[in-house]
Amino acid sequence: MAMAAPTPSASCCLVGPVPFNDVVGAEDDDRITPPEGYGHIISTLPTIGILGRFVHHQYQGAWLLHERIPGVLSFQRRFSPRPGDVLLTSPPKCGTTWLKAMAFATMGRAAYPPTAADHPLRRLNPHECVPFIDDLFSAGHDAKLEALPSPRLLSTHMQHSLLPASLAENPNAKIVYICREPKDMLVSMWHFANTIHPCHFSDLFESTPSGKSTDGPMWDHLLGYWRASKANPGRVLFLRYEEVLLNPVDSVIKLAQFLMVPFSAADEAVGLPADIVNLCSIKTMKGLQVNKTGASGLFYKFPHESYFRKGVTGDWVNHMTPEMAQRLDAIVEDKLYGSGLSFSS
Ligand code: PAP
Repeated sequence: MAMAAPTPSASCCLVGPVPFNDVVGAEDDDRITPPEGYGHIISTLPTIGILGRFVHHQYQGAWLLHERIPGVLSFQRRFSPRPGDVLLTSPPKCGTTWLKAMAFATMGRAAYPPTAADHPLRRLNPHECVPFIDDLFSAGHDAKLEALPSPRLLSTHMQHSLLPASLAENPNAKIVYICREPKDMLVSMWHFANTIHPCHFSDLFESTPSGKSTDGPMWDHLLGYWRASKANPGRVLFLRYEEVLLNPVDSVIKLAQFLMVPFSAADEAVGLPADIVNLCSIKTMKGLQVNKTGASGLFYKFPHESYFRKGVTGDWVNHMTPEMAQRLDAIVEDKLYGSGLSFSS
């Protein structure tokens, strides 16, 4: 049985997180009214085309998709934080969809038991439960944030240095970051891009060593959140896709502790963390009708099924020559040198 969608006026009585689409409705999602007044800033920024199609500008050191920049600027200037806000962050293709599902299921487990047949994640794609916050600002839909009950669960691919200080330095907000082995991330990105723009893997690969990748340079992305997590471990949790894959139950327990909603001994005894892991697993997610059909995304519509591909580690061997792998490994190692963060085994 599908849950009735609460109206915005009813949201005063709800406890977050609630599925974003239920509260705000998806009916006007295609109406994009970009925030105005930033054209003069954008016109001065360095510009490139990634894969010959996707225009990016370099803003505060990061390469951002052209269409997203007004939203990023608006988010930086206009975001109103609330105590308890949780921000999920990641470079693209590093486990964002999975983290959204796990965080939503963990934080919302009292209202939505993970084994329930009508759990929101069984009828909505995780991106429909947890919005990309800068997309909301890009589309001029930021007022929808006010309709969400606290604690709000939000996400972004933005680098740490780009986050508004009201969020990055807010002692009452939590940030959960997930990253992934860079070669696997690149392969995942290529498959994803291919769903809407057929291209050669080498074309995407060749722009990476110079740092020209969406939301990149990837090492700046990694280092920003890595250092923030070291400086403020109670505010920033740094997760790695490979570790979550290896120990999903422990990861969910760690996530719950960090978000201050720890599992009780009784919860663990009845297998609640494992139920959340099962609900959010790629096998379950892939099998759901909502993820086999439909599409979402603000500026480009990506099929829901494109968010769930293999979900494994090491797929890069099927796409990169040993020379390509060595080249990328050496660059990443060099950029991360001395930070304590490493992807070499
Ligand atoms: P996004 O940045 O567009 O939101 P994101 O979810 O971060 O994408 O990354 C997608 C990757 O996570 C895919 O990896 P692959 O291409 O190497 O297979 C996808 O399969 C993987 N993924 C999505 N959901 C899960 C899950 N539940 N468990 C494990 N991996 C997952």
